[in-house]
Amino acid sequence: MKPRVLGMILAGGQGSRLSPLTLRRSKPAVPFGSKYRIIDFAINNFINSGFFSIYVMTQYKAQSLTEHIQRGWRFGTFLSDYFITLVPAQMYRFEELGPVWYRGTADAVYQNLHLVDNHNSDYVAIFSGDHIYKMNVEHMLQQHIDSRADVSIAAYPMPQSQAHQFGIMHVDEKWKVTDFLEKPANPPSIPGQPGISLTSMGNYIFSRRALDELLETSMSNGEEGFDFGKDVIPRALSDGYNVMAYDFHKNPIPGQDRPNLYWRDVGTLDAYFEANMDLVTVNPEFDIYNADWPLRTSSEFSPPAKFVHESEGRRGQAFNSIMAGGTIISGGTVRDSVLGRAVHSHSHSLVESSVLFDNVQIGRHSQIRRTIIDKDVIVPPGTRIGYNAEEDRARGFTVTEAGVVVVPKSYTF
Ligand code: ADQ
Ligand code: ADP
Repeated sequence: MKPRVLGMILAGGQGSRLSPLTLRRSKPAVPFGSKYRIIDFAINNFINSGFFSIYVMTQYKAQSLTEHIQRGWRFGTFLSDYFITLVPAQMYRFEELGPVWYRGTADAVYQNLHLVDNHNSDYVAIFSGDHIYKMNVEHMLQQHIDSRADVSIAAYPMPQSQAHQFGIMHVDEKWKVTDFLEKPANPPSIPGQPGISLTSMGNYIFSRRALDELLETSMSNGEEGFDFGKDVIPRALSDGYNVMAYDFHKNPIPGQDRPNLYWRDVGTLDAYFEANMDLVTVNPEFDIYNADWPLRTSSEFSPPAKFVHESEGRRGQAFNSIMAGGTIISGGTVRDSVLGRAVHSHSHSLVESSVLFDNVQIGRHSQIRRTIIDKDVIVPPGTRIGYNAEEDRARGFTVTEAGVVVVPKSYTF
């Protein structure tokens, strides 16, 4: 008998460092790579691994995410084990807990443990909805089963200098976790690998009994116990559960020969921008064209992209760029850029190293450089963005440390 596996994707994250892109949507709902939303990668990981029972736990500013999932992610089948269902915070345990929303990641699962009961799961895969990566969850489950783990944590080796923003694991020679520190100021390195720390990707597989027991004991702890990284995993260790680290670099992706090294938090605007820019390099680190690992997203209707060349002076052209349906490049140039759906750029305009979300319009003779423009912005003719940080700040745009400009959704000039 195939084990019953329930996928739970944590998608309630605020993503405050991605503001203004997260002013009106949660981090997993932020558009990425032309036609995707960040959450799509986590959902594709489950589906491409053959797991079709998926709950998406939402909380913060969930409307955009809700609409995205409802629009695009449906199995359309009568088989009851095939579902992608949104689970908003809904005070399911009101009588016991009073009027509380999800108090943390573990609480998002705790308040919905009845869903695990209903599904009658053997294993629950609780994954973050915040990252860009490919992961064969089946392979991680197999290790979990083979090592008789109670809890497995996906682990990503990372330079020690960047590791303070993550949960850090100590492991023995069999990769059994011996200690877990949530966001330590001075992350320790892996024994034998100085300068490298073993970080938690925020992806966990729990055996059912361990999940039930750990959540019940952690949650009964009053003011604490609501997060996996801060509370539940350290408790699993102190209570003697078998906690194993899973080496993400050994994760096999069908159709991909090179080791699976790509995992990005895209938690800051600069990291988000760089991850988009990677997609338009000649040989991207992250391959979105692997037919053996299809990356699905909401399939909205859109007409084909179009390039208009009216005369020599008005040549519509794009180089090293990706763009979605409905986009029209008429008489302007787009270079090294990521364009969403229905972007219109007009004659004599120049868009370079930029990320334009759906429905952005670039007026004639405008010049846009190293800029992220959120949805529905009409850039008037002759506008320059990305050339003068002071001017851009004065217009109310965000300018990052690396000098990337961000124009908020529906901004009017
Ligand atoms: P953090 O980066 O702090 O650490 P966190 O804010 O806990 O991540 O979010 C983890 C996931 O849960 C995200 O996908 C987020 O969208 C979601 N989420 C957050 N709050 C939620 C809520 N109230 N309801 C539903 N979903 C919610 C975690 C771990 C670290 C690990 C990093 C990896 O604690 O140990 O290293 O993730 O990024
Ligand atoms: P996204 O920009 O993420 O694509 P949508 O434009 O699809 O989001 O909006 C989804 C929902 O989010 C809307 O129906 C609305 O309720 C809410 N929303 C989005 N932007 C705003 C806004 N500027 N003000 C108020 N609500 C908004």
